[in-house]
Amino acid sequence: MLRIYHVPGTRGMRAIWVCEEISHPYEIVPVDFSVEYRATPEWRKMNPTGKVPVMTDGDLKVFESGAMVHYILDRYGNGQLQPAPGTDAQAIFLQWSWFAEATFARPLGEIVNHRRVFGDNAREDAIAEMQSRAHLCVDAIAQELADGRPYLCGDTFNASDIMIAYSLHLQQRLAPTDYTAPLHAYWDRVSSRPAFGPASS
Ligand SMILES: N[C@@H](CCC(=O)N[C@@H](CS)C(=O)NCC(=O)O)C(=O)O
Repeated sequence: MLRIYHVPGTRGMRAIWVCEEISHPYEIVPVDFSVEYRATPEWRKMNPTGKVPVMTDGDLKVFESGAMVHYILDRYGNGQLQPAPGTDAQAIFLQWSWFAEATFARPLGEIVNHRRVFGDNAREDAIAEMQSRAHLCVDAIAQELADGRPYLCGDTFNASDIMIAYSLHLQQRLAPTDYTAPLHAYWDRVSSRPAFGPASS
């Protein structure tokens, strides 16, 4: 059984969403998100930096939500939710998938860390700088969607939309900004998919 070690509202939702979309069975294992638990040798064995999520499938253990998404699709997806390997379409799919975590989610995660570590002494100018980096990413996505395409890679929903949707979800909480009409429509389209409910609850 594929197990997703998860805390509601966090990146594990990407792996859950993919399983829901392709109807692959999975089990959610709740994780104590306290700093203390995540620093224990028990959890560090699961994820060496103490973060969530973690996925196991039999003897396999994987951290990094993007790696989980790609593993689940490659192993169980039968070609669903991703373009064929080695195609231009796959390169663009990978571009947005990596962008979602490596570029867009990065300043957002730093806002959370900065506030957690510095509490009342958090520097608002540092937070504003990270928010402006996140807004650049929102603009990049809005530009891509400006031609009215329904999904990031064109007419077909794929896992890059799942990767990006989680980052948008985070951005709406940590760095809110106005969306263009096409981006607003995109968000409504992806977040109204039936699989979004179980993933985000
Ligand atoms: N790149 C990692 C990021 C994991 C990550 O930052 N997870 C957050 C929750 S969504 C976390 O555990 N934060 C606690 C911390 O950084 O101490 C992934 O995609 O899995």
